[in-house]
Amino acid sequence: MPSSTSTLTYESRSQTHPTAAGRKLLQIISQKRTNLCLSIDHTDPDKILTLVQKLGPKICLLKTHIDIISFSSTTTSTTIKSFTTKLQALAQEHTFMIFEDRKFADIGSTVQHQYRGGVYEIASWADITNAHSIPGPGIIRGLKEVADGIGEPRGLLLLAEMSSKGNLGGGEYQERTLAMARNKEWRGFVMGFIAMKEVGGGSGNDGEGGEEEDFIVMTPGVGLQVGGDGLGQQYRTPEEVVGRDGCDVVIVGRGIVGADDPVAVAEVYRERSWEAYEGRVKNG
Ligand code: 6AU
Repeated sequence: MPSSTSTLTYESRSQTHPTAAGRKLLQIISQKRTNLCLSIDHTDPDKILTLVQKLGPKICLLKTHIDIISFSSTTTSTTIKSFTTKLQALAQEHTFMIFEDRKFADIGSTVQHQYRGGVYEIASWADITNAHSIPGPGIIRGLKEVADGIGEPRGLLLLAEMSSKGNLGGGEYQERTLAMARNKEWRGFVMGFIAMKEVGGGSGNDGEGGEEEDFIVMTPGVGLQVGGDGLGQQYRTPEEVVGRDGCDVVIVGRGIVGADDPVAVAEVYRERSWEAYEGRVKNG
């Protein structure tokens, strides 16, 4: 059953979302008419930049795994810093946000170093990142303290459930993650979840979050057909994910990056995911 949040338009949610990063993302989604996040899981930095230049107009969000990129083996002199600076320039040019899929999972003090420093300096260039809830609230507090010092909107997604077969998320784990996210202390920082269906949403689900609750749900494991990858990944279609299960942003990696014509295939994902959203809002 679609609930109150999933039947609202992205545009109306962009006015009221409790996080600045969420408002910005919802505005981009609504203006560009795309709820597609590209997961660019390539290892060559130059290939990534070339692909992002082509696919930028199709997406609201670019998801990176900065630690899988081979900066040392590149034939050019691309450094981590110059790469992230170029990504930010592309994000400006094509109006999308950047999500570093770091999946933080340690105590607050350690994740602060991982988020702010190290070789990647994630907080300085990624608008959005994500974290497991398993360490407890200290992980959110630690990340938020770093984000508060940046001076640009920064948003956090908590993993409430994963797309992979046999994962331990969902159910009670998801309920406890939701309860953690609802703490007023990080109301302007925790923007939503990685999950397989709508989470929270005030009166629509368990009614505990209040009328104004709005968590953006981003969902990986999306393909043009139902299937898997032989390593546990499970794919569902945009119609199932957005139309039936109330998710807001579809995350697509190999379905686009591995295609012969990534731009044409990205357009199919964009169109199907957008139409699924329009149908959901209309029928809600
Ligand atoms: O479309 P794919 O299967 O090629 O890529 C899916 C991407 C990968 C995963 O690291 C990521 O989505 N992912 C996540 C995220 C985004 O946090 C969670 C999850 O449960 N499943 C998943 O695949 O980059």
